[in-house]
Formats: sequence, C-alpha cells, structure tokens
Amino acid sequence: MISHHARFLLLAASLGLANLLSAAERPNIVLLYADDVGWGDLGCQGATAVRTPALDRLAQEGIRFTDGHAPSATCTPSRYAMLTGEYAWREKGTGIAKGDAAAIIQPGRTTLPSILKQAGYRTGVVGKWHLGLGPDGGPDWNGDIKPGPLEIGFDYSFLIPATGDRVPCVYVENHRVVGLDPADPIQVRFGEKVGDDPTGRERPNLLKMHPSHGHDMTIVNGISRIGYMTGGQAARWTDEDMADRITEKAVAFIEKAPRDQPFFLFFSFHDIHVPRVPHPRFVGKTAMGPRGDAIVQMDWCVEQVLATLDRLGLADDTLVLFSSDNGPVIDDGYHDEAVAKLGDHRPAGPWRGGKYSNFEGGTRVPFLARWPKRIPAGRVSEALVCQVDLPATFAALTGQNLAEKDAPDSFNLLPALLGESETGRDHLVEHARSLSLREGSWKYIEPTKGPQKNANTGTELGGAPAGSLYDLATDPGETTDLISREPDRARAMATRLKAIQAAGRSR
Ligand code: NG6
Ligand code: CA
Repeated sequence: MISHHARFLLLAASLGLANLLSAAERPNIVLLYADDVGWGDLGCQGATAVRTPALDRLAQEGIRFTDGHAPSATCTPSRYAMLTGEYAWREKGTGIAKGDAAAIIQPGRTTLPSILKQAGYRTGVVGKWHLGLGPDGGPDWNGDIKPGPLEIGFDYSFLIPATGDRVPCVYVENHRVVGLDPADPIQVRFGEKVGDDPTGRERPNLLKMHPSHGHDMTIVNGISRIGYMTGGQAARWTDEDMADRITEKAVAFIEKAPRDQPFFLFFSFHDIHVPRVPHPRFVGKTAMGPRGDAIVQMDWCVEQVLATLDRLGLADDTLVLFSSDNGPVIDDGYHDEAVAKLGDHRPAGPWRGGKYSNFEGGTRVPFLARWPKRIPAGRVSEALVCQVDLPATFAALTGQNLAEKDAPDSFNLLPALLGESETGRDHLVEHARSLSLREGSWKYIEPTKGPQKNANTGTELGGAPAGSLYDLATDPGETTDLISREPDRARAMATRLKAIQAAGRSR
C-alpha cells in the first residue's frame, strides 16, 4: 500500500505545487457545526444551567475564540459563506431556503470541500444541509437528487435536506432518499397543500408539540412542520433518534475513511434547532426543558466524535473545529417551554440580541479548535475570526493558492487558528437584516428601518434609521449608541462598508 507521505509527494508533484511540499503535515479535519447554539450556551463560556463536558474538553485541549463569528445571523447564508468563502449578502437567493429549494452553490465553484479534495482529502458531510438540492425548480425526491454536496466537492453525504422543522422529513444519502418505497412516492410543496396528510392547523389534537408561530402544516411524527408533504411514509424520520442516526453516520465516515489519506468531515448537527425533540435518554437532563436537553444531546454528539478519534488513535492528527451557524433563539416556532424555563441562563452570554439580530448575539458564536500536534492547549484568543475564513485558511493549511476569483471574502487566518498570533481580521462585515462593519472593537450598523423586535421570536434586532455605532471594548452589551457623538468615525465606517460592497470582494 502506498504510504500517506508518498501519496502526498506524488500528489504535490503531479499538481506542480512546490509550496504543497512545504505545508505542514495535513491533519484530518472535523468541522462540528451546531445549529442556533449561542455563545453563552457552553459551560466553558459561563453556562451553569447546562453542562457541556465534551465541548469544555475541546476548549481545554485547544483554543477558544471569544470573538468568533458566523457569517450571518441565520442558517442558509452562514453555510453558503462558510462553504464558498463569499459573503452571502453579495448573492441573491442565499436567504433561509425552503425545503424544496434548488441547489444554491453551483457545481464547478471552488468550495471548502473542493479545496480539501484537491489536496487529497476524502470529504464527507453528515447532517443538516439547508443549501438547496437539485436543478432549478427543485429536486426530484423520488429520483436522483442532484446537484448537491457530491457535485461541489464532497465524496459522501448523509443529509437532513433542509431543517428539522420543514418538509421533506426524510434523510438523503448521496443522491437518494433513504428507505424510500417506490410505491409510495414523495411529493413536497410549499405554498399550497399537496395530498391529504393531516396538518397541524386542521388537526391540533394529533400533535405532541404545538406550534407557537408558523409550523402548522403537514404533521410528521406528531409534529407539524413548515410546508406540505405526502407519501414517503417508510422513509420519514423520527425526531427522537435523529442525533443517533447522524452521529452513527459521522462516526462510520471517520472509521471507514482510508488511513493513507486525510479526511474532512463536515458534521452538521440538527441540535439545537426547533423542533427540539431530544432522545428520551436526554429528556429532563436540565431544568430548562427541551432547549437545555438538546444542548446536552449535542454535547453527546461531540463526545462520540472525540471518543472515535481517541479510539482510532487519530486525535493528535485531527483538527477539530466547533462553531454554530447563528446566534441563539428561545421560541423559534414551537411551544417547548424554552421561554418559561429559561431562568437566568443567558444563551447569548454577554452579547445583546440573538438569531436574526444585528446586535452581536446574531453572529458571535462559540468558536473552538483543537489540534493537539499544533495548537497549544488551553488558549483563549480575542482575535476576530469568522467561518467565512475557513476556505482560505484550509487552502493555506494544505499549501494551496486560491485563484483571484475564488473565496472572495475569505482570509487566511492560520496563524490565529493555530494560536501563533493574536491577530485575526482587521475588519468583518456582519450580516443580519442589514449589514454591520466591525473594525477592532468598533461596530457600525448601517441605517435600518422597521421594528425593534422580531415579531415571532421577540429577539431584539438592533439598528436604527440613522445607523448606529458601538464600542464593544467599553460597551459589550451595545447599550449606548455613539453615532451622534462620533459622527466622523461612523461616516468613515459607512464609507468603508459601501466600498466593500461595491468591490464585490474583500480578500
Ligand atoms: C424561519 C422559521 C424559523 C426557523 C428559521 C430558519 C417561521 C415563522 N420561522 O422562517 O422557525 O426555521 O426560519 O432557521 O417559520 S435557520 O437556523 O435554519 O436559519
Ligand atoms: Ca441556524
């Protein structure tokens, strides 16, 4: 069998990339990506109402970034930016995707997985996708579902196609719905009803969890969803064992990956997005109801991955990252006691707002990295880092140069990631309902009309008609708008933000 090193040399030679040879050994990469988990939801960042021992271990054995960001304050745009290295607000069609949306990232683009595949990695994605599947008009759920992850650089995929709270409620493995009976084809529709499956609106008595806003369409597993679906009965998922199912697939991917080749696993949790329906063994583990129990379940998923790496002797050579796709939300559409049982737990930690918000709570999320061979244990870094930087950072890690057009907003933050430097980005565009520019501790939010709170979730959204300006160094909670006291600074930041938008790139 050809050795890992020989294969690496051959690959380097065949690509003619001299600098590939000088790259450090290429670690395996496991990107653990949580959904709607807030900065303050981790024990290592102050949570006491829920324990997260696996994540705390990751932080203790690696580096914890206090100023780490999702690219956007909701899911689809964050994932788009993380996989392409391009801010989602530059492109139409990157907002929260419906369950039957067509593939948003086009085949042929340079992506996080294609960069790693190019470097010789075996690449896989397991869990929530929410980046659309199929051609224009959406996928054929009963046929070959493509394009999708396999067409943009992943060798393997096992997907929750959109989110847990919207149809279709089935898993997709590579190009096919898992367990589909051809005699019971799936139909999916958003907008009008399809088929005669009961809906939450018509038959609330059938529900085990009731919607608080939206989420009153087709009932699957006693929970009404966004959108309508009929057929595919045998293929429908059970929310209670979703974490087990996807963890099993993630662990199997690591186990089966050839040992003479590094691997990249994007393990994208369903937790702690709504509907929060953890397995019975996690129910009641916190006093916070399903939202707290879902955090415990998510931490269990992390634990399984770390244990697998330990068991296979891969931990030292594996870079494990953990982050979340946007800030926290309490009631995101179901009556699940999250509001009533929150107590004094602060999901966003010291930051104001949460999911959907221009305040820091929208995008400032947990951001942990462990690589025992290269990252000193127990580091805490204040460097400004963002998930949009992963493509350029991993390109650098694997000794590759990005083409000018690729990953236009992605910066190589390898020195910061490895704890060798406290310098991260000098600026970052944060994206919620409008854009904000961070420069050091300063934050400028462009002028924003409209309500102060999200009507559904009650989240404070931030922003003001004249724009707003905060100094996070003296005012981390964004309580004092300095826009009228520092008009010159605000104007300069507004000008720079406009220039970044106009340039179409920032790298
Ligand atoms: C919103 C949903 C919310 C959640 C969100 C997507 C309603 C009223 N709200 O439209 O429940 O699903 O989309 O969340 O339907 S995300 O984390 O995937 O971006
Ligand atoms: Ca999310």
